[in-house]
Amino acid sequence: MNGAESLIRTAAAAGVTVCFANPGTTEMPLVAALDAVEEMRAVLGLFEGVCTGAADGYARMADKPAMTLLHLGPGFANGIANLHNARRAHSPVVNVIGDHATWHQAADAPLASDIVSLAKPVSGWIRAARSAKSLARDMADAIAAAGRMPGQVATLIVPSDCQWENADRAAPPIAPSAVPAPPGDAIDASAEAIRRDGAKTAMLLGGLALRERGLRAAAKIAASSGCALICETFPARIERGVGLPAVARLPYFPEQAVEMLAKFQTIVLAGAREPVAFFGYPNLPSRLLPKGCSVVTLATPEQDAVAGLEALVDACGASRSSGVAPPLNRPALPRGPLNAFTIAQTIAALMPEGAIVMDEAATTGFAFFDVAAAASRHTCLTLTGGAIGQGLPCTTGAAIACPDRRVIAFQADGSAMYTIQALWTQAREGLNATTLLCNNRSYRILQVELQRAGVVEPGRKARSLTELSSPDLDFVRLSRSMGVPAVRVETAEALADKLRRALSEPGPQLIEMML
Ligand SMILES: Cc1ncc(C[n+]2csc(CCOP(=O)(O)OP(=O)(O)O)c2C)c(N)n1
Ligand SMILES: [Mg+2]
Repeated sequence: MNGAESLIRTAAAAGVTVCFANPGTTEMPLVAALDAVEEMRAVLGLFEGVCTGAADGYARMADKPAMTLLHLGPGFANGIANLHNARRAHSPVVNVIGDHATWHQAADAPLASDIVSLAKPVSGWIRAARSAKSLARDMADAIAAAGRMPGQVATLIVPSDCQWENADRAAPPIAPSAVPAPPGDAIDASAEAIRRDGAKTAMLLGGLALRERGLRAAAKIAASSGCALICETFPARIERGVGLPAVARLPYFPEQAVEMLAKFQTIVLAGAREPVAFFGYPNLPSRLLPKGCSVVTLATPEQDAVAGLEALVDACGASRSSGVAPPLNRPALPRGPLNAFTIAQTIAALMPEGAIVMDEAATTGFAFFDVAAAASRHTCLTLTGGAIGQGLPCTTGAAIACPDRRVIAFQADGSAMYTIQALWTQAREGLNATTLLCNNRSYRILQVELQRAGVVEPGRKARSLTELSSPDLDFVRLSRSMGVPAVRVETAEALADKLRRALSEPGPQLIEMML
C-alpha cells in the first residue's frame, strides 16, 4: 500500500469514518485511497468552509472527530472561519491538507504558501509529514491529539510524495489522553462558596456540563442550595426540553448580561470561562461580573465538568435533592404574522422528540431559547465563535452523525449566504435536514449595532452595507437549484403546515420564512 492508503486505513481503524473533502491535485493519492477503504465515507463540500463546519457539527454530535481533506494553503484558508468556531466549541477535528511534493517545495510553485502559519491560530496540534512510511503514525497521532469532546483541532500537512510512495501498513489507534477531572480542591472551594453564598451564587455552565448528566447534577446542587444556573451565551451543544432542568442563558448584549449577573457574589465556573462581553463598546466593561464578585473554577472547559459537578453534588450533600424539572406545557401553535416569537413557538410546538436544532438565526432567534425549554427533548447547537456561515455546514455534519434524528437549521439569511452550497451536500447525501430560513432581507444585527452606536439615520452607504436587497435573494430558487425542495411562507399558519410536512418526509427541505 502507499502512504495515502496507510493514512485512510489508520483513520478508519481509529473510528474516523467520515471525510469531508474538497480536494485538488496534491490530494489525488488520498482521493484514490478512499475507495480502497470500505468503511470510510467521502462527502464532497463545494467550499472548504462547508467541510470544516460539517466536521465541527459531526464532532459535537458524534463525540469523535471526522477528517477533512483540503487543498494546500488556499483551500485550508477557505475553511478557517468554521475551524475558528470548532476551536471555540472544543470540537475534535482532524484536518488533512495536501501539499506540494517535498522536493517541489523549493520551486515555490503558484499554490505554495505557509500552511503552518495559516493553521496555527485554529489548531491545537500541527505536524507536517516527512515520509510515506511515517504517515500512518502521523495520522494516528493527529487523531489522538484531536481527542473527544472536549477536544481540539489537529492539522496534518501531507506532501503528495508522502502519499504516493510505498508505506508498510496502517498504524494501530492511539487512545486519546483522558479528559482530566477537576482537582479536589476545586470541588472543595466550589462547595464552600455555594454553602457560604447560597442564592447569591450562580453556576455558569458550559461544555459537557450542558449534557444531560451535567444538567441533572447541577439541578440537584441548585435545588439544595438555591444557587442559580446560567449557561454560557453560545454553547457548542446543550440538551434541552421537557424533563430536563432548565437553565437561564447569559444574554448576548453586555448591558443585559451585566444586569443578570449583578446580584451574585460568587460565580462557580463549570466547564465555562469567565464571561466577557462579545465586543468592546465605549463606556461598557470587558468583564461582565460585578465588582467584588469572586470567581471559583470548578472545571475549566478542557476538564471533565460532569465529573466535577457529580463530585460537587456529594460535597454539597445534595445527592437526595431532585434533578427533575417540573413539567412545562408545550407551546401552542400561534397564528398571524411571522416574527421571532411566532416562529419560535411554531418550531417548539412541532419539533419531534430527539430533534437537533442548529441555531444561527441571529436576530430572529432571540426568543427561541426560552420558548424551547417546553419543547420535546432536543439538542441545541449554537455559533460558538461568532464567525457566521456555520449553520448550514454544521447541520450537514450533525445530520451525518445522527441519521436517525431530525436536524433543523434555524438559519438567518445573511449568514446562510456564506455557505449556502451546504444545501447541495445535504441533497446529495439525502440528509434529514430541514432549513428554516429567516428572510429579513438585511444584516439586521448590524443595523441594530449602528443604532447602538448612535447612528440614528444611517447614510446611503451604511444602509447599502446592511441591506440584502436590490436584488432580493430568492432562497426557494437557490435551494431548488441545489436539489433541495423548497417553499415560501408568510404566516405562522403556513409555516406550521409546511414544517409539519417537511418533518414527516425523508431528505432535506427548505422553508423560506418572509419576515
Ligand atoms: C465570518 C464573519 N463575517 C462577518 C461577520 C459580521 N457579521 C455579524 S452578524 C452579520 C450579519 C448577520 O445577518 P443575518 O445572518 O442576516 O442575521 P440578522 O442580523 O439579519 O438576523 C455580519 C455580517 C461575522 N460575524 N463573521
Ligand atoms: Mg438577515
